[in-house]
Amino acid sequence: MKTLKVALLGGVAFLPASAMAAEMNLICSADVVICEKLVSAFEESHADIDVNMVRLSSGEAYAKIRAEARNPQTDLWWGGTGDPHLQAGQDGLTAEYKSPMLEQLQPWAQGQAETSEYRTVGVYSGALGWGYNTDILKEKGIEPPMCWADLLNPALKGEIQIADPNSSGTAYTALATLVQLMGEDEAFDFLKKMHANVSQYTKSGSAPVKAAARGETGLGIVFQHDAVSQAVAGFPIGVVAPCEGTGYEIGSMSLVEGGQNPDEAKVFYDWVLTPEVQGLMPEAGSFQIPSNASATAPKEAPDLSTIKLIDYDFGEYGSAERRKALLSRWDDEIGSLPLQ
Ligand code: S7P
Repeated sequence: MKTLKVALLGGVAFLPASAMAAEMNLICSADVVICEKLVSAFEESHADIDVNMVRLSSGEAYAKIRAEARNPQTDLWWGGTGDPHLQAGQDGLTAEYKSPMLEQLQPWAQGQAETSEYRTVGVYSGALGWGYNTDILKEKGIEPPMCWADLLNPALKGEIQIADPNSSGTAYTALATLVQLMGEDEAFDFLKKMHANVSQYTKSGSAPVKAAARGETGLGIVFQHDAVSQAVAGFPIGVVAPCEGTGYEIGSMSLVEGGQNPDEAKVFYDWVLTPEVQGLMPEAGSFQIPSNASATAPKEAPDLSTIKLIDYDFGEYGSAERRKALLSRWDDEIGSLPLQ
């Protein structure tokens, strides 16, 4: 626990900083390691503000902020895919804020702010794909899948994990990507067929590739940077950018409307957009592309210019109406199917 030195008559006492410091409540929707690193770096440089952080997947974070709308307990939501941040903005759950850092950001990060009428902003970016366990696929004689179509190979039965798009922004990005690549009915048809190969729909988006790294499954559909993290950590993981093309995220950050500590939250907001702080991400094994134009992209980050990216429509797929409708159709047609 942090302590503050307080001069008293005849001596010095140490009080817990939390008794003295201001505080703020943060939801962090990226990997827990970078969430904890950001909190400790912030508290080191801002001894007067304590951060209470909870790590939640993107869809869960949206649901919590929505549930707290009448009495917000959260001040700031950092990280996680942009679609639920955009939905929260549209629902009036997040507040308009133009950070003085805005003009330092990449056009895609500023574009996210404009789309939301400044209720969210881009903090990083990364493309969707998958990671496969090279040992498992080799042992089983399965050709590594390089295209979405290859994920329907019956040899992959029980070998695929992907998250549930209700809780996970990663899995929602996958759903929206397939709809944009194939058309909605064809995408659901594809997902029904792929379901035959899926062993589990996890809560967290990166869990599938962590399971693949541990040898618990052959393949996890995740953001490519999450697969790279496992490969960099020494696991036998191959990273794939699907041949037909793929979607990407603009990881985002939003101030909560009516939060109890808006001033402290804005201090964190502006701080976390600096190039120095964004440069901390690779140290935590997070290899997204940073949004500050002066921050250096990690050398391990998948190079977006070499990946066939779709023209992801963030406005449409982050709209409350579209997101709700797609999730409800996924529940009815995919989530309700028995696992094999
Ligand atoms: O691990 C980093 C990352 O992939 O996690 C975020 C993700 O949305 C959070 O997980 P969920 O899929 O469970 O919501 C991404 O924004 C980020 O790049």
